[in-house]
Amino acid sequence: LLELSDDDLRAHVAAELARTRQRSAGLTDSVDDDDLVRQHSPLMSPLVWDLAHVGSQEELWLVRDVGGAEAIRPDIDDLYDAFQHPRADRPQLPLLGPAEARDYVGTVREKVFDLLARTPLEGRRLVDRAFAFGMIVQHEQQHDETMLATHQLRSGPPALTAEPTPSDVDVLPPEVFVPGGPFTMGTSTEPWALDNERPAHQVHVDDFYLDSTPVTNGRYLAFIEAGGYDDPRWWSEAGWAHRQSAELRAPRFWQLDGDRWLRRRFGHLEPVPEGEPVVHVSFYEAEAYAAWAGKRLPTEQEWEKAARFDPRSGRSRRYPWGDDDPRPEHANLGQRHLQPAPAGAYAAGAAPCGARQLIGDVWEWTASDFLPYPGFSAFPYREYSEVFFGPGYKVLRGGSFGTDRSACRGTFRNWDYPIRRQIFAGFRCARSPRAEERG
Ligand code: AVJ
Ligand code: FE
Repeated sequence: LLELSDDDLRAHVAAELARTRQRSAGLTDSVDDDDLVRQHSPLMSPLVWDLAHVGSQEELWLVRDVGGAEAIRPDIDDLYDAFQHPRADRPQLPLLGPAEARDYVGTVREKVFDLLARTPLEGRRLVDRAFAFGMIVQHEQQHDETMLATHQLRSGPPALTAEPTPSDVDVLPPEVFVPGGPFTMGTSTEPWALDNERPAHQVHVDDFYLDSTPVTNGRYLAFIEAGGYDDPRWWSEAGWAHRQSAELRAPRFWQLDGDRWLRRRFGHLEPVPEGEPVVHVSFYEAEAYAAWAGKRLPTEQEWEKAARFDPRSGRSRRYPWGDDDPRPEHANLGQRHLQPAPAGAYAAGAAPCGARQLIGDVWEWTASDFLPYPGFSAFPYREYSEVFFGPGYKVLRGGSFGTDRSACRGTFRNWDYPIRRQIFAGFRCARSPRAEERG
């Protein structure tokens, strides 16, 4: 992106916008109108809300702010402002219907293509290297992942299809060692990085061990079978209180069939695949598993060092495999598959430390609260990140099979409440060296 000429950058942005809209269309054209306006879970908006919200943000940030044009639909700003109405209340609002929502997003997009053709792509911070366009691509992709989670929550026959995941796996040592020392965390140069990933800064991380892959269903089953859900020793106080009130006993979407665990996945009921990373667990469950295993969750500093630090050059890379944009052989991203790939897949995506699948497959809970980096400045608006900073949210890293490559990189930070399980979240464990392992 940094090296592209203005013409090539325009062509790249146009292709990204079009590719993204195709994904949104696939998620909203695969179900009928009744399904689009229905609320499949109080945790989610109706799909038709996400669709029009994507158009509304695009109108605000590109058509009005970058383009300085008149509002297309000033009357609906409030309906699609995520801070005005909690998700649970959105079905009761006088929302645009499916046909109106499709028309609206199409109208906005036509204006955006005109704008792209005539906007200088450097100068103002908002247009520098097409930042605002990149932000809107990522925003739509983030809502596409949210809509994918809504699809996972809906009942009824399957609506989506995808190829099976790669089945080539390597047997790996269970953990990798990451030697202590400083590294560069965050970025000041990634053109489409969001405010919370900035600026680049030096961080010291002590020696630690990290699981070479995300924790699998098979390992997680061992925790369940050892009575992990019934033993408060493994749970934090808040985690145990939640375990009790929510009556947790297994990951979301799992059910017992006699003595066998099945899982529901996009309308299919199937045996839990033991080799796949566990998904749909809360932070509290991840934390309890790690304690049971004699480990802990990694901090986001540890996670990012494992994912980006190259000890040979001393630099932090954009991705575990280097600086190239993700390709299908690197990582399970972009809804190319509708599930995580088995642990030990994606040899081409390995990090210098040897860890696999840090990008793609499942979001990974970290031990860290969502906080600003030193030197943070909110951009372009406080509501993207700043209003969420604090102890209420835990950071997730690495993206899932439902995350697009444009919305995922080594520096990317996601966040959610520690009780949430409808997102495509799993985890891996870390630990500090034991006394006898210290040199
Ligand atoms: C970064 C995934 C937590 O979905 O709440 C979408 C992204 N921000 N619209 C979210 C977002 C505004 C955000 N997450
Ligand atoms: Fe949004």
